[in-house]
Amino acid sequence: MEDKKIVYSGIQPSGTFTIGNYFGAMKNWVKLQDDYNSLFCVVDMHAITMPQVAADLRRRTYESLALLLALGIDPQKSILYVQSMVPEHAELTWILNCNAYMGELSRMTQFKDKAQKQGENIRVGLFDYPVLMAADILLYQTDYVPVGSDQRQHVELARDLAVRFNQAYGDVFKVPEAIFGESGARIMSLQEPTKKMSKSDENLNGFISLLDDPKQIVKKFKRAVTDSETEVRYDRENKPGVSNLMEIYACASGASLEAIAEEFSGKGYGDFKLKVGEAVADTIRPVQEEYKRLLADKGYLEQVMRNNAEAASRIAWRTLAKVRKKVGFVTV
Ligand code: ATP
Ligand code: LTN
Repeated sequence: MEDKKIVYSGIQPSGTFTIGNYFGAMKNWVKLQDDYNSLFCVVDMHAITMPQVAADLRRRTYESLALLLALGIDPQKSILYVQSMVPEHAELTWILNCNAYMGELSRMTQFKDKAQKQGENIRVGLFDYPVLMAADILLYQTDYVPVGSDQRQHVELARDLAVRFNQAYGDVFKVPEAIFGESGARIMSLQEPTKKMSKSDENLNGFISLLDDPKQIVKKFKRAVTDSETEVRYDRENKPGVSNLMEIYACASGASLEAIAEEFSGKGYGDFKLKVGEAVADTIRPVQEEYKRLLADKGYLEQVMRNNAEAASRIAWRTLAKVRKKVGFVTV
């Protein structure tokens, strides 16, 4: 690879990507791949920290890859690959586990949220999720990690583990930095605007998937929760629903929040919601067409998976070989 800084990020094939994923993370990835050596990973090993049906996971892994390609991730510029096809991730996770603290993992808010959904038998994998994510990042000597702001705490942990390991065993890992998308984008659920929009939400009206058809999109925005006022004004605290819609409109149209407030001044919510819906539908329409074309070409997707897993593994192994030596594993 050329001597550029390294960008690394991942997404779980746990559902169809939402506009939250797109505006919060993937839109940024597409831009970054021109200026950095980038790696983007479909993290199926992270996906199984929540229950999955095997056939669905496999299908969604193909779909995720096709969608990332359709969004503009270019396999000539970036290494786009599937996590479980590169065994170095699992091995480094184990070694990092032996240097991670129960206390720091217990503080992760994503763990606390998702653990509730697992009831009495909380899986060890869910608890360990952030260590696997740290392994992903550290294997590639990553400089920057473009994520949505919900992942800030996880990237912080990756930094802590890198520093701790380097101090204990000598310098091996680059200490990575998180970078965030537009307006630190955190797109909220359309039904519960104080909760982040999530592709695995049971309430289908809460999120807009990148594959929803335009009619569905407009309908979901029509049903979006707002408030009892009528004014389109940005106020995250007191008007979370309206502010979220404003932010989505800003991401889809490129307009500023002030310009949006101006555009809808005195117009009421009905008109506003319709415009947001249309802007979002227009943004994702070309992606959907390209997605359909790519998904039909399984041979091509598999070729990308194979070639890129190999390329990723070559880089990952360089780091892992150093780590194995540092911790005292025998190599003959
Ligand atoms: P799940 O519902 O399965 O937990 P998710 O929708 O939260 O999934 P991830 O695969 O965990 O999505 O995240 C992929 C990327 O999208 C991450 O960088 C994450 O920060 C970003 N992201 C996810 N949801 C949002 C959101 N609502 N707003 C902004 N960015 C988001
Ligand atoms: N946990 C991340 C997905 C992820 C990731 C990564 C992001 C897994 N490994 C490495 C950046 C770097 C999430 O977005 N939920």
